Amino acid sequence: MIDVYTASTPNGFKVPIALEELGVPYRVIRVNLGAQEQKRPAFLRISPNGRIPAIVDPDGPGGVPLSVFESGAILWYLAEKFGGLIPADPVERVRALEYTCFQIGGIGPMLGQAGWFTRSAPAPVDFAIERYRNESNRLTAVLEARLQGVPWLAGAVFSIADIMNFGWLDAPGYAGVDLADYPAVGAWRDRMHQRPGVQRGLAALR
Ligand SMILES: N[C@@H](CCC(=O)N[C@@H](CS)C(=O)NCC(=O)O)C(=O)O
Repeated sequence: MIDVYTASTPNGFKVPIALEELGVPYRVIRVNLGAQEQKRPAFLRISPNGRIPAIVDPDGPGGVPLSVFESGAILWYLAEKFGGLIPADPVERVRALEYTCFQIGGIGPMLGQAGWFTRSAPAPVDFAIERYRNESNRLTAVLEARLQGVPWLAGAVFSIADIMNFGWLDAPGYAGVDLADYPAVGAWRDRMHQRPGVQRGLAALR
């Protein structure tokens, strides 16, 4: 049984969705971010960056327990271990890695900052809101161009890249992104919601 340390946030849904899609049993351990549980020493031993999500696989390589932090690394580890969510086709495999990295370096931090400066900053900083909103929309346009040609981000096959990008694009208003402007992304989001594994993964945290 994999232990999943997580919370009900755009990054937090990724691991339950991946495990549901892979059909792997898991246990959710909720981390109270408001109470700063993610900064406690016991949690930092599992997730040195002090953020969710993280996992502990009691049956890691060589049968030794293994902790993994960073959602991209977690999903890659699970996909390799349990044999799914990474396309077999070598080109689609590279595309899955590309759009996974694109989320880690772009969609996640930029939409996160856009939302923070809009809703949580102690004082309004207009140029920061404008910069991060513009960048969030520019990045969403990159996904729009990709999804105009293929059903899933890797290509024909659903993959970890879709799970990685879904969390933030499922709550785009937080970052000032309106999916009415990105119809292919909106249709992809609808396809995601139709998947039973995605539905179960979301329900696991609600
Ligand atoms: N790059 C990280 C981002 C993780 C992240 O930002 N998690 C947020 C929740 S969505 C968090 O733990 N925030 C609490 C904090 O920063 O103290 C990943 O993909 O795992």
